Amino acid sequence: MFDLLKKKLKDSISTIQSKILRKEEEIPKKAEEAGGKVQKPSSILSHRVTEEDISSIYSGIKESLIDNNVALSVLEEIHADLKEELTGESVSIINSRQRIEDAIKRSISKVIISEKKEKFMEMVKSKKPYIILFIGVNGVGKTTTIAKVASLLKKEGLKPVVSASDTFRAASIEQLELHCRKLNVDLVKHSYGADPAAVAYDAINHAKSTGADAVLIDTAGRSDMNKNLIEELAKVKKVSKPDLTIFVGDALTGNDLVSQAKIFNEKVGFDMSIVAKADVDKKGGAVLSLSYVTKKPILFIGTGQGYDDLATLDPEKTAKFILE
Ligand SMILES: Nc1nc2c(ncn2[C@@H]2O[C@H](COP(=O)(O)OP(=O)(O)OP(=O)(O)O)[C@@H](O)[C@H]2O)c(=O)[nH]1
Ligand SMILES: [Mg+2]
Repeated sequence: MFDLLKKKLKDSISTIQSKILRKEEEIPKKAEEAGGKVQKPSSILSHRVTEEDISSIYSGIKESLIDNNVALSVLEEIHADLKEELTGESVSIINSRQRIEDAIKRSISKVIISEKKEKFMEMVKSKKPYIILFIGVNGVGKTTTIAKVASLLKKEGLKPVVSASDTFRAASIEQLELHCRKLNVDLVKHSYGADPAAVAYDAINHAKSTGADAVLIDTAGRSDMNKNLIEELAKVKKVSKPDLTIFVGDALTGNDLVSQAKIFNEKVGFDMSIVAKADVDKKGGAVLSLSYVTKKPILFIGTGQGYDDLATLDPEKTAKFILE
């Protein structure tokens, strides 16, 4: 993740740094030509960053950010941050790289909104049963993510129940059954073609009668363009009245991730996101843009296919990682 972004940012910074160096070398040369004393002025050691420098830094990194699926609004925010932080600042040959990298790092960490695992656990423990609805396009990793979250809740000493509300895709119920058996978690299911909202309703009642702590509702993946399926999802939400709705996205879908999230938020509504398959995404820009564009925090990122492959996204660490 972020491999390409990291490389291109480094290249851009090097180019800018060498420009500053060249400019500084010209100062004594010009002084000599003018018959002046060839004395190293203090400006040789420092350079006041101009708007032009910022434009040059920005156009260098812009291309790489676009290549890495970073959304336009995020680019604009980064540009504005760089202008505000660096214009008029005095940088030296020695610290210019650091200053530019720090400014970009600060801006990147600012655009990522993430949720802490502790806060999530607090939320889940605040109500019994705590109902979580998982939504998203097909194949993004919803079912696997539910198994991971069920495993996490169990580790935290809670008892989750899973609702097999994907009654649409072939083998979806068997897939969940396998996970639930491995994790020793109750699964509430109906047959294929059944009303997904009715399954969720039964799962909630099962949780209430067995004293379970949380209900995790799986849903059929649906194209964001399919009006009927989106309406069906809205019905599941209306019936199950979730305490938390989580949008699951696939990091590999790049810019589509952000546009899918926008549509799901508009048509169904969600509170947080989980981005699956971050381990196989070499770009990372979609993860970077998602929370900024939707204004919803990222709860976890999926980092593999195992039950423990769920990580929190630390904005500062992520920004640092991009640039180091
Ligand atoms: N590498 C990796 N693979 C993942 C991750 N999350 C899910 N997958 C894989 O992605 C594929 C699809 O995952 P599912 O959980 O079935 O996706 P879904 O959204 O439930 O799919 P539908 O039910 O068909 O809509 C599976 O092969 C998962 O193992 C992840 O974080 N990293
Ligand atoms: Mg599924």
